[in-house]
Amino acid sequence: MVRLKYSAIAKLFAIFFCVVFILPSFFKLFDSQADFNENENHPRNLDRFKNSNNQDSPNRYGDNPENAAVFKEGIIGNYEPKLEPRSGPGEGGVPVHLQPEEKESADRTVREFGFNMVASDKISLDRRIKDTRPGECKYWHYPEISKLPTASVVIVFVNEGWSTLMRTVHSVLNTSPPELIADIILVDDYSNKEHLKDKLEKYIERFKGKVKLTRTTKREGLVRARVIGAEIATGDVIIVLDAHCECVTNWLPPLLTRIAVNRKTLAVPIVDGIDWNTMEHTDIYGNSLNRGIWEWGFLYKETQVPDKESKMHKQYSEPYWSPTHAGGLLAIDKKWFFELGGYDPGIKIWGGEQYELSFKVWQCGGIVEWVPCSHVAHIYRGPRTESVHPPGGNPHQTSINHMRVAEVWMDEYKEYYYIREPQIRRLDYGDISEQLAIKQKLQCKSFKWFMENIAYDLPKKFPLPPKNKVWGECVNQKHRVCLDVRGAGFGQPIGVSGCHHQLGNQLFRLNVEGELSSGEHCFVSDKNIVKKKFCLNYEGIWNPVGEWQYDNENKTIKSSKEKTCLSTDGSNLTLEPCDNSNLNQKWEWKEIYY
Ligand SMILES: *[C@@H]1O[C@H](CO)[C@@H](O)[C@H](O)[C@H]1NC(C)=O
Ligand SMILES: *[C@@H]1O[C@H](CO)[C@@H](O)[C@H](O)[C@H]1NC(C)=O
Ligand SMILES: [Mn+2]
Repeated sequence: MVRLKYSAIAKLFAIFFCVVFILPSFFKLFDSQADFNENENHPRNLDRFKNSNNQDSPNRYGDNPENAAVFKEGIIGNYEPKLEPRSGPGEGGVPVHLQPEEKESADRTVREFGFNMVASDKISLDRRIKDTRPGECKYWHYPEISKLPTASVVIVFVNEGWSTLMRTVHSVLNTSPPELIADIILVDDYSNKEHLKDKLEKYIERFKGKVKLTRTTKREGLVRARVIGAEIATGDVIIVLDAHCECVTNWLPPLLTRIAVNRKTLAVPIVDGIDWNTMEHTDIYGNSLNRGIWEWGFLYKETQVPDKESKMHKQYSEPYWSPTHAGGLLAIDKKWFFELGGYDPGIKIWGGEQYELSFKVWQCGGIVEWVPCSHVAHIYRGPRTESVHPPGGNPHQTSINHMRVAEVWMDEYKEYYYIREPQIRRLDYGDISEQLAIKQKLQCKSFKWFMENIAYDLPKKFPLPPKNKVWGECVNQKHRVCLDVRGAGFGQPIGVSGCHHQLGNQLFRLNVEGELSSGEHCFVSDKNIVKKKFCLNYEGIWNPVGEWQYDNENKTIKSSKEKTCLSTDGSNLTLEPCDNSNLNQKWEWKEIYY
């Protein structure tokens, strides 16, 4: 079988692209040569061919296809390090178990930092974790050092534990070619812990200037602090990592290569897990490729890479397009990041920033890619009780952040967010004129384009929500109690409780399709109870049961499935034969706005 190598195909197409661009009349000529595509025996060639005539599609092969990685079966990649075996607690990513007498102090550190620092402190700052990459990753060859951009790693922290923070720094340096790391920028967002003061400054002297520390003079919040770090970065590429990460071998060149191919690529590593209690490293995804999406309330979700995308790739481990990403870990060209306005300065503290960045990257001519051969492990925090929320911050800041994203980038699709979160609609999201000006200046595409061409798999899982018919607090007329999820798990009954006007568990929506929901959850009848249900079926497809009708005149909520009505005696919620004169069955909806 004759098959051209990836780089050869890319070159061929680069030439082809120029020809089409310079001499449009050639296009017809190629168009008539059907066998041009068939010879390549690869589905993506056909697509590329189509794309060359389609102004609307991003150029998958980038402006510098000659920089693309090359897969050489059986030939170890040019950046694969030779690793000496190591031994010690936690080496190889295995769990660390404590003695019973250590438990109390360990629990104290969990409450303070969200991590078991007693376990973490036993592990070398230079420990090596597992190689969780797909097996074929070691056969990729990346451009030589001089052809790759340099990286500045920006790490924001506030009151972080010592060993988890410093292991992040050690890990970055231990797993990267030194020439590719311009600097590591630690941004201290106004910590007050002693170990992060002089001790930290002294400690990083050993890195001879490569690790820089900057401190904010007030709590700025994660998003703003990242931009402060990015501004002083000296590398070509900004790599954002959380302050409690460990990198898997050879994670960096695969990310930088994607930016060397197309400087407008937002390259995202695959995020592994580290257990907050034992520091055990695990591969979260196992044998599947996933990409980032969201439900319409902007809860971050992931879904398997759709066939349409997989078909574009010859090797399983090739980078693939993703609508968005989880937010904590990413690589982006510094210049491109600031051309896009960095993060919107109106997006504060935390939340929504990954959507903002992903949407504007896609809509303004870039690409968001997940890179299967770049794995970085992140410690998911345990039950921390010490708050790091900036004092005086708006309690609805995350909603405001989401509103700004919706208002600037989502065009008519912003309505779906407001249908899902109707209570936020009157919050003041501030001035967005600068963001709109960037959108105008960069001639960014519509959100519809983005949905149809990039996030086309999202509506299967999270369909555009139908309009609400009624929403808010649902008060029983006789007993003055409110419908309440009452912390029900899936399959468990929901109930009623005293109305507290705080929404949360008492905020329900009943839409024109007859679906009853609260937050992202759905509710269905089951004989004489109402139970919580996962809105997706076992295949992960949206599975609504539109069984509910609200009768505006008689104030009843009727289940068409059970032919019964919602009823309460003041403490229990049941389904009873409908009786329009029974006050136990009369409910009023009260819209409540933040
Ligand atoms: C309300 O109840 C009355 C009395 O049972 C009934 O006649 C009427 O049709 C009901 N209204 C609706 C909209 O079902
Ligand atoms: C009604 O609610 C009470 C407590 O709220 C519970 O103990 C009781 O089992 C419930 N009765 C029924 C019939 O579900
Ligand atoms: Mn984190």
